[in-house]
Amino acid sequence: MESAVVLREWFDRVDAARTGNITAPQLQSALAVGNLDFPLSVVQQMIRMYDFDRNGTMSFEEFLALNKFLQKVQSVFSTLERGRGFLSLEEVYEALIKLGFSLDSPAFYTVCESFDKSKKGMVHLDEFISLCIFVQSARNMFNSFDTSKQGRVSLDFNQFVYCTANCRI
Ligand SMILES: [Ca+2]
Repeated sequence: MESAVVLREWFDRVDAARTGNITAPQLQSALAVGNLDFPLSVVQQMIRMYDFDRNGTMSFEEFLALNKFLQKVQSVFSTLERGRGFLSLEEVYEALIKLGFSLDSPAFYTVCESFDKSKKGMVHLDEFISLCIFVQSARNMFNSFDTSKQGRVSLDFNQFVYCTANCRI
């Protein structure tokens, strides 16, 4: 998926009823065609990340933003997987650095534990994308509270619940 025309065709095929918007179940089935199987909760989070008008569905413009993110994540994955179809945890760490996320050990291993379904230290593309969706959502949420860009936020319990509920996949 590269050119705007190809992306438009893809979008219109998924939006078969021509509503101008794609729903989470529609996006889920469309991604499954490309061999990417995501739980609905992950797909919902993908939509939420770029749901600029907050209507719960994905317009073409929002889809372009999501696609850009997914392309970036997939390209980093391809660079590191070397034909095996998965990344080791060390490679996931390297991949996250390439994507601009530098996590410390407790954060990194906890995130890996949630997304490495087989628990064998082999992270496949769908798991890696889910992991990146989570980390990016957490980053967006953090930044929305870190208004003075100090790299540190102070939250009361309600704000903490709000953040975790928004990032939960
Ligand atoms: Ca929307």
